[in-house]
Amino acid sequence: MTEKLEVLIHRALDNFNIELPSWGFANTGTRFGKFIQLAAAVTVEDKFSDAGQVHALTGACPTVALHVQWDLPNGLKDVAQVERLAEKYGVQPGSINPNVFQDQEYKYGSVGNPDPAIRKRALDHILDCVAIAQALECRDVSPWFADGSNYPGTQSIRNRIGWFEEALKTVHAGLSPKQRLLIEYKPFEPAFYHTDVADWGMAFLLARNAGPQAYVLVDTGHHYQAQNIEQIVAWLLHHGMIGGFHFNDRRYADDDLTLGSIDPYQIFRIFHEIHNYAWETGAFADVAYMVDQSHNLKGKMEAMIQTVCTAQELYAKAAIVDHARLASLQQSCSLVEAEETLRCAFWYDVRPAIREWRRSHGLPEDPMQAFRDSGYLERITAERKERNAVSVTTYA
Ligand code: PSV
Ligand code: MN
Repeated sequence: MTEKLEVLIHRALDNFNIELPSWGFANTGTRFGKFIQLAAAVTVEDKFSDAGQVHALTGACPTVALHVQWDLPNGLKDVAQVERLAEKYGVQPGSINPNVFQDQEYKYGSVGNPDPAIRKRALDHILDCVAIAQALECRDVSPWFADGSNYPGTQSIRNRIGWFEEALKTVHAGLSPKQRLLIEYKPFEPAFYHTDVADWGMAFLLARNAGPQAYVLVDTGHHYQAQNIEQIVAWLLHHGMIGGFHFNDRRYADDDLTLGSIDPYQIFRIFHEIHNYAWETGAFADVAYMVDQSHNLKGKMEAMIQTVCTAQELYAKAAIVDHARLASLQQSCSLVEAEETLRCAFWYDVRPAIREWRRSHGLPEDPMQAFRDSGYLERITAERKERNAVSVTTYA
């Protein structure tokens, strides 16, 4: 390996963090059922412990995303506990996720519901989340809306746009100067006819309307088959509107599969757009990277370690693209050479340089092996199995 590539890889890894989702450690499944894992996190403390363990092994995950209803069910009253757990397990709270999709009241929508009382309830919850984020000194508040309808003609799409605009503007007004509002989109599920925030264009317009601290959040699982996600990323970068990512992979719908398990080249191409933007403009794209996966079959800890290592590899590969050469080949429309320049970086084996980076940071060279050798899984299985066994009967 040339020294220059190693320097580029190490520099990239020094600047790459990826947030872990608290819910990725708990027992979750599909709407057809859950396969309970005895080692899964049951309490918020378990989630912080697991996230802390992944961070200790990879050095790349200093923050954990929290879903307020699941992790801080008592709202602001739970802030002190989260602070204590962050201190104890060495991972800080990251993005704060409101939940306006689960309660019975939201059957016909949250901030897009025709009933003003339900719109207010949803808005109040998101404002509470902003206050929680402020108390925890978390920058990003990331609402995702399941709002939509299942049958043509059953809802006024335009009325609902207005209600969304109004609500998100109010949320924005509640942000402190350093906070950001990240608006996530999703084309379908649970709504199957129309979803109120269905794509990046709708999220973009809602963010623009809300105010200057609102950005778009791209969840890689929230696109139609064959959609060119890196092109969306390029547009958002161009307009300074990309706020963050929820990473996962998909084959059919929002499958929540392990990052890069189906199409690693796509994640590489997304990272390439971000590196290329930084190279071309000299500007740092302030993007929050987060995992959004919950595994039904794979062991949750191992899946998370595998995900983080894959993210580091793909990010490192994208960092070694020869941008100057690529720009000149693009200019002369040297198609094969340009494509090969990109592919060359993708196929480059960055793993030895990553191992070296880990060594130099006092991290285990092989985080998965280190995890397997650590005894952590056996310990949490023993500690949690009875509590999870209760879940087996609950969810059976
Ligand atoms: C919805 O599919 C989503 O991607 C949102 O980000 C939620 O917050 C998350 O999954 C967990 O349900
Ligand atoms: Mn998501």
